[in-house]
Amino acid sequence: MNSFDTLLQSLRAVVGAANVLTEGDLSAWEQDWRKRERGKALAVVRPASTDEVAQIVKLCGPAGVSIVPQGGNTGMVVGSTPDASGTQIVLSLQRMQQVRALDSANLTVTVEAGCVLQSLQETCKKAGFLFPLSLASEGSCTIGGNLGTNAGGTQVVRYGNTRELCLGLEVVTAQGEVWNGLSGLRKDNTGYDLRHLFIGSEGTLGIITAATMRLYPLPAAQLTAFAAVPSLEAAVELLGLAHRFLSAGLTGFEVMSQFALGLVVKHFPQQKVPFQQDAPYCVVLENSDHESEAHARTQFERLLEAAMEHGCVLDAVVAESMAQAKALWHIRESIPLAQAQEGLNIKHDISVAVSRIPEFVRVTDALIQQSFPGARMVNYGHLGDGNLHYNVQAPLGADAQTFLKEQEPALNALVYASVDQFGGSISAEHGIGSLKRDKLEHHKSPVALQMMRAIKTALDPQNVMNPGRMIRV
Ligand code: FAD
Ligand code: 2HG
Ligand code: ZN
Repeated sequence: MNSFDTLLQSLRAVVGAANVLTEGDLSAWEQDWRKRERGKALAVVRPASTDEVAQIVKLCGPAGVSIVPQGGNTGMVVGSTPDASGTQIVLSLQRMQQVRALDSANLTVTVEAGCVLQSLQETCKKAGFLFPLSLASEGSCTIGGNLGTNAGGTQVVRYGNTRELCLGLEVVTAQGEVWNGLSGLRKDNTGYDLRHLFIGSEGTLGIITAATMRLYPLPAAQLTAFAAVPSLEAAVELLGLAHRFLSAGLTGFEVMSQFALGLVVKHFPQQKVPFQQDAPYCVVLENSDHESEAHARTQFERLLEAAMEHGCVLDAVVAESMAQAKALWHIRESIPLAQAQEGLNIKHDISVAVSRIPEFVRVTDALIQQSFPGARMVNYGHLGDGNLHYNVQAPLGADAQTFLKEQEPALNALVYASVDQFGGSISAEHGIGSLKRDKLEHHKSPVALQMMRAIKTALDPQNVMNPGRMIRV
């Protein structure tokens, strides 16, 4: 028996033979969501408790087997699937789904890492609370993955990223120790705040097994509007007005280019997009109100009237019902799926200051068309946070695979150089994974990279946790 067989036998003893998968179709765990890379796992291991996670780590380290933590495998940067070596295990948190406690007075919920985001939202709603993290992948992504990537989504403008929603963590370290930091405290200045090291660390420092998250009161009403705007400048002006008129009620502000909307109509013709043909951009806005629906509606009407007077809105509708609101959001949320249907594509999840977004797009669009004529820009995203999905589809008629192979490195270099010029970030919310790892070297200062490596080697000296992801050591 070789050392891998011995390890597999020990892992079976910990989690049960049925939860150490080595045969059959493992593509759900080995293939990334975007179908950019297919890896090969030594095994997919599915623990049911924190103690089992700790035992797995204690077995893998000495056997020289590295660990790729995985939640819903919806990540965008190839960070949750194994490499091609066949020597890494995928540690899937999917069986650890329990909501351990909901503290109404403290406004917190403590939940295991494998809990699917939508399921957590529903549990909290039933208890009368809002858990505000919201992503189009919420039906499959997990709270552990959200924390691992510090996910953003559509409510960041009001509630912040996943980091801002987290008050405490339970983590299995790279040595297999359990750190219980599930305090739920809002104030705790007792030295380094370790939780923030693990949030956004993409499984490279340890395994998040549970978290204590913030809750909010459910709003009395949530209204959605869809507005056509004459330009990105106008969308930014509308955002300013929305902040002024709605204040903390502004819980969503998303922008979509006409071409992005066109892809939704093309691939999901059952979806009806208001004003799609006329305006270069449309915006989805959400107003959450703690008084009443009538109050929310009046506020929205005042905002949209003022916006039309300023000329920054051409036309707008406010959803009359929950079903209509969902349909409007569904349009926005279908863009990544419509892009996938259109073919392999290049994603740039970038951020720049909101005020500089129009100029960034004007300058970068022109540079792209000069060097890559016909490249189709699919531009949309979380304008309220200065975060664009400045994506690219191959020119019409071109073979997408060939276009990506031949042009992606140069196209990425052009976009990221422009992001640097505008003082932005090359990864606003999706993380680094393996897709952007080598680019990070060129867009972070040597001092920052040195500190990142020091943290990685201090917490994971054997490089057991998701090696080769985010940063090379
Ligand atoms: P996975 O993909 O399984 O893992 C992601 C990373 O986290 C990996 O590096 C993995 O190793 C690590 N990880 C997973 N679980 C743990 C754990 N328990 N402990 C430590 N590390 C862990 N992202 C956004 O930010 N905003 C969006 O609006 C958004 N929309 C999306 C829409 C669609 C249609 C899709 C497919 C994806 C979208 N994403 C978005 C990306 C993705 O859903 C998020 O990154 C999400 O947080 C990943 O969660 P997951 O459970 O699928 O994690
Ligand atoms: C979104 O906001 C996601 O829809 C996915 O972050 C973005 O596919 C993308 O580029
Ligand atoms: Zn996004």
